[in-house]
Amino acid sequence: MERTLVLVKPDAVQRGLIGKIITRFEEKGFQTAGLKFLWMDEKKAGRLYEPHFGKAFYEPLVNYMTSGPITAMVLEGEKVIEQVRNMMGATNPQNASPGSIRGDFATRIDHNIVHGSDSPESAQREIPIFFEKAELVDYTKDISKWI
Ligand code: IDP
Ligand code: MG
Repeated sequence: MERTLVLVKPDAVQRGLIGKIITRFEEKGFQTAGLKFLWMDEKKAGRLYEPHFGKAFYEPLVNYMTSGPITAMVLEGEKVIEQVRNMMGATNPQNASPGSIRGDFATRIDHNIVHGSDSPESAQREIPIFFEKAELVDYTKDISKWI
């Protein structure tokens, strides 16, 4: 089953939105394979945002993502990567549709509260930055046939 990395970013943690954001994905029907709370260091942030290295927003982005603790999750489901991206809304919350997470909870691109892998290749690269293989749990929920 497809997996993706979701991060509840430092601003969302500070604003007390961890539960609300996780609830969106739980209620949608995705299965949680991994979940942890951590304070990212510069090295991890550099690995995560390596594709953006050299861009004007890279330094502020690393500062933002290391400014406080985050919640990291691996979610599992059919087409979970694309569906999570749709649920997150546009990168700039000012363009994110109402009803999307960024559309409902954020107002600025430099405080856009949530991360989700943008492709299967990104998910494969990003998940190991936060989770060891043994920290990801394979299981079947009896209810999954209803989802
Ligand atoms: P994504 O998070 O929607 O995939 P990316 O283009 O991959 O968006 O950018 C990574 C993150 O970098 C964004 O979520 C946002 O936090 C930050 N970012 C992107 N563009 C800008 C910008 O123009 N100014 C400030 N921060 C930006
Ligand atoms: Mg991205």
